[in-house]
Amino acid sequence: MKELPGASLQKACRLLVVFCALHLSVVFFYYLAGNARSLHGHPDPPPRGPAPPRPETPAPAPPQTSRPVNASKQQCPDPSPLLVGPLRIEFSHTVNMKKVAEENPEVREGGRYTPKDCTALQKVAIIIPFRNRDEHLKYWLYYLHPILQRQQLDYGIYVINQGGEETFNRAKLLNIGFVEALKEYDYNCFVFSDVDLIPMDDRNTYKCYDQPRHLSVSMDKFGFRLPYNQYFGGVSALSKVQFEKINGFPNNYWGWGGEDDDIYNRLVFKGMGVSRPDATIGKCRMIHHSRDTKNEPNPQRFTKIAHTKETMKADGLNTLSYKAVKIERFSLYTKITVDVGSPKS
Ligand code: UDH
Ligand code: NGS
Repeated sequence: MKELPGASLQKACRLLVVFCALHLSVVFFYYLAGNARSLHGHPDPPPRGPAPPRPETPAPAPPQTSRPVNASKQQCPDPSPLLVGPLRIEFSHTVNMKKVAEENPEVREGGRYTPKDCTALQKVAIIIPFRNRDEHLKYWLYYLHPILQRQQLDYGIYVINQGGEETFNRAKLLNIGFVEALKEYDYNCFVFSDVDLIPMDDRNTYKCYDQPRHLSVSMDKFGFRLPYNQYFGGVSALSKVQFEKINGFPNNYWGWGGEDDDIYNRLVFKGMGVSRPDATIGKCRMIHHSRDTKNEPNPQRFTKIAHTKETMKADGLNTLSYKAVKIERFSLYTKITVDVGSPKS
């Protein structure tokens, strides 16, 4: 019997409806399965097959909202979020160096530290001129290591010890510290600190600025103010570039006084100014002491500072000569004992 044309159309329609229903149920099934996966926190399945070929030119980086995986560490924020502000500084207790080392487990041999979670903004060598001040050095290390770590600096501590009995020469020891520290690491900032000065606020960051920085601006012994506007003694910071621009520090100020004024003159003659923290952040305490032997006031200092402009070209880094006698790497600092020669040599 021959089928009627209307009946075959009906059959085709029914088939189409069945096909559509089948299609919809498959889609619905996958939809439900997908929802269930995300509800249970499963990540998207990895794409199958080989990794796509690397493009010739890198695609533009997506905007970064958090630290990218596998990329190098981010720069440490400025200022460091770890700072606490004013600090209580006193010198009545005795300091146990072994304990200080235990309390600073992240400080590496030689007094080196690098922040773990971010890349430090600067690599800072801290240079301390030294002779026979072990008690002061203990306080310095006890207070400064925690502060410098909170400041998130990539730093190293260099104690430049003048060997022998010759008259003390602070500025020459600082020049030597600059040269010796650079033999060890690619420092770009140098903080020159007397061993007896401790900052009273960790916001006074021991780093370098656009202009040479004077850090010990508000000392207890001067009633928490500058003794005079040009004062540049105590603690100062110069970038490598700034230090080289002034030919380093003078080598021939033997005994106490004037070398810091000569350094100030050098900066001015090279067109630089001095940057300073304010008097609150710049507060610091000095450990009281009597005058050291072989560091009597230098009678030539006034004549010398009157001639910095002429002498600075021929007295400094370019004429520095000394002998490194011993290098000792202790857990909290590197001690370099040097023969600085004598005023006549
Ligand atoms: N220094 C030594 N050993 C010395 C001389 C100086 O380590 O024998 C270093 C030390 O880092 C010191 C720095 O050089 O902090 C500056 O020397 P200083 O402390 O003698 O200079 P300051 O101007 O004192 O601080 C001068 C003597 C003050 C006598 C005050 C008497 N009331
Ligand atoms: C000045 C000295 C500086 C010294 C400053 C503070 O008179 O070297 O006093 O000295 N300049 C001259 O003598 C030319 S202090 O009170 O800290 O001993 O840094």
